[in-house]
Amino acid sequence: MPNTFKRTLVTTALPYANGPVHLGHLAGVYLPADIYVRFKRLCGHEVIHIGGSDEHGVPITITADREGITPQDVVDRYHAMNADAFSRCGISFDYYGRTSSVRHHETAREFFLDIERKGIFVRKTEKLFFDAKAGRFLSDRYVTGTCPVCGSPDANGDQCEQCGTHLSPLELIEPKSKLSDAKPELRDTLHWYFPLGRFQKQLESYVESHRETWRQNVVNYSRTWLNQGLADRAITRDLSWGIPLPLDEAEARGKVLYVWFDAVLGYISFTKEWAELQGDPERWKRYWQDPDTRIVNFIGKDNVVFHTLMFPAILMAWNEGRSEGRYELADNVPASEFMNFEGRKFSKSRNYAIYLGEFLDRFPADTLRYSIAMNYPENKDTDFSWTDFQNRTNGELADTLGNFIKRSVDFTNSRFDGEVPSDISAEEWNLLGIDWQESLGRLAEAYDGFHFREAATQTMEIARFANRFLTEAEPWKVIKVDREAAARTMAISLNLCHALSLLFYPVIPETCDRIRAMLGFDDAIGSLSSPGVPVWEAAALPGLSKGHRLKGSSEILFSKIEQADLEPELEKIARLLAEAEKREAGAQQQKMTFRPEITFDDFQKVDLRVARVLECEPVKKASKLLKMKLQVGSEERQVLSGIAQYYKPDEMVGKHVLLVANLAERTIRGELSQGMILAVEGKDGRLFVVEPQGTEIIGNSVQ
Ligand code: B3M
Ligand code: ZN
Repeated sequence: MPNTFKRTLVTTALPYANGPVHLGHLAGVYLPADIYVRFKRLCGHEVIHIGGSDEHGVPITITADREGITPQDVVDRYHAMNADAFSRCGISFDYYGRTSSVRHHETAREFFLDIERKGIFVRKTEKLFFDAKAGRFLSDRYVTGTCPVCGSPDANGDQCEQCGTHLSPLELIEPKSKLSDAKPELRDTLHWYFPLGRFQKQLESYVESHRETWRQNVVNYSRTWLNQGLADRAITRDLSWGIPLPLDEAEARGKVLYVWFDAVLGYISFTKEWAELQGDPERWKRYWQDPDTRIVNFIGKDNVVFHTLMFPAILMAWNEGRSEGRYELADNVPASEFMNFEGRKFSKSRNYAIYLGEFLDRFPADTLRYSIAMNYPENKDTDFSWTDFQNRTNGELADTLGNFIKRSVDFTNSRFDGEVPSDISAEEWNLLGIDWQESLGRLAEAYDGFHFREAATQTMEIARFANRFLTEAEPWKVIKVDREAAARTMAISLNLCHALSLLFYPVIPETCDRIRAMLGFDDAIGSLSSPGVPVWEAAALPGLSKGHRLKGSSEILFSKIEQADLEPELEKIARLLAEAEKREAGAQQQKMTFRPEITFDDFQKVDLRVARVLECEPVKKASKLLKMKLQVGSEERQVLSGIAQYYKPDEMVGKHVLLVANLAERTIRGELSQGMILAVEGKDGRLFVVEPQGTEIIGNSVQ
């Protein structure tokens, strides 16, 4: 990682203030960012973490309409709620702003006007649905109708929740306005477009210059867009909630900036607000306009192109023709995959979620932080389950870490008068069986590479080591015959407690402060570090010397989670799952729209055969495809199939499958495909290959 940067600016995606944040948000964005920032601070690095609420956008007005309150009421409620939940979870923002602030409106206006004056925006008239009864243009989400793909009756104008297809309102069958029961009519409206294509080359080189350091998913999403050629994107909307276009023209009236144009600029305005609070209003510039600053945007995978293409393009437009006051672009955009909840995607709109605040009402923040760090969806989707949470809390936090700390402190209190009974030399410390320099180096590498699961796992390994060390040394027995040996064991154990309090701090900060207090310190770990003071490295040496007094009492760091504690949660999840299934079954009943009728002769044209998979391998640069060699009777066929997300190549070999044997040959991604194998769609779009069972003989036709 480049050590050439002098400081780091970490930003986290701004959650819409239209509902409480849930564990999926925490896992993908806020916890990893906080762990990273806490680690950097501990290393004495200059770093700030800027976040806040996205308070504009249609999701907010929809919530307001649904609840019969104003958008302002909605954002006031959820901004406060989310800021509070984050703070209770120990997410240590340096600043948590709101895009409704005066400073933010001003910043967004400034950007818009700069780009407008340069003549970069393109104006276009388009046709949009208008609700004559409500007197309003209807943005995508305000139109609903039947999905042209799956037939679901309540698809949104931008996407069908049932089948996931991205839609435009014009594609909906029987479109309806969400504002009234009026049938919407099409009217002309003028909009400002940002010509992304103008920055195509610059964006390509921006993405390509980071291809080695960005996660594969981030590079891939960005490339997919770049390869398709970047189109103009509308950056204005006909809405009343948002930042009004700062133009006097009649045509600009009633229009606001598109939320994505405004939201990403929130990172900048919030840094300005932070700087003002520091009493140094110009200080934001060293984070945004200094190449010595490393900018890191933590986001979820659904926000990638807004951060790797849209936001950089806005900054490029600003920079155009400027030699001073130029903005730097992000050095990394660690986008997470999703963490699911008990095997299903979190969904705010379907109320299938555990909300952060609710969770923290029941369980301590650090148990959650640890479990989620161990489930961090770095490169693939992961799953949060109550059982896993219980096992990690009980087996790892309570039985391993908590038990070790308590035994060390209690035994010292009872047998050594609450004092560290011996000095440990650096040599002894290094002979323990841990190569401290190497361990710290590996941990630092994990943190710097955003491998937080790896970091948490390695740290727990050290706790395991410590716990084993104490158990095997048996000071409670040894003390009867050799007090000096027992004293050394306890001195080592207490020093391990001290090291662990530093090493675990990024992941479970509150617990580490409690450990530190038990060890007799009055100061919080966070207060030890400041830029230039590397507290982290202190873990590589014994930190407590002979005679150091502990606090004198101990506490239980983690209470075990009993089955009875989980009952209400398990009941709730069963209810949520049942509701989700009912909804899906309902949707399925309604959506049974079939394709147009075919005759028996039509069907007879399809030649279905049983085939056996002989070989199977992934296809380069096509993450969804598997390439298979099939045996059909005495013939061999090569077939490509889009099932790579659901089957490993090895799993396919030997399977009997159904092949459409007379489908015209096609070349996909440079590979020949001679037919198609049948698969059915299951929950959440997962595909299951159809496997004939029973008397199948390879090559037989299917009747
Ligand atoms: N509020 C979308 C989202 O919550 C949006 C992120 C803004 S980041 C600048 O997914
Ligand atoms: Zn659909």
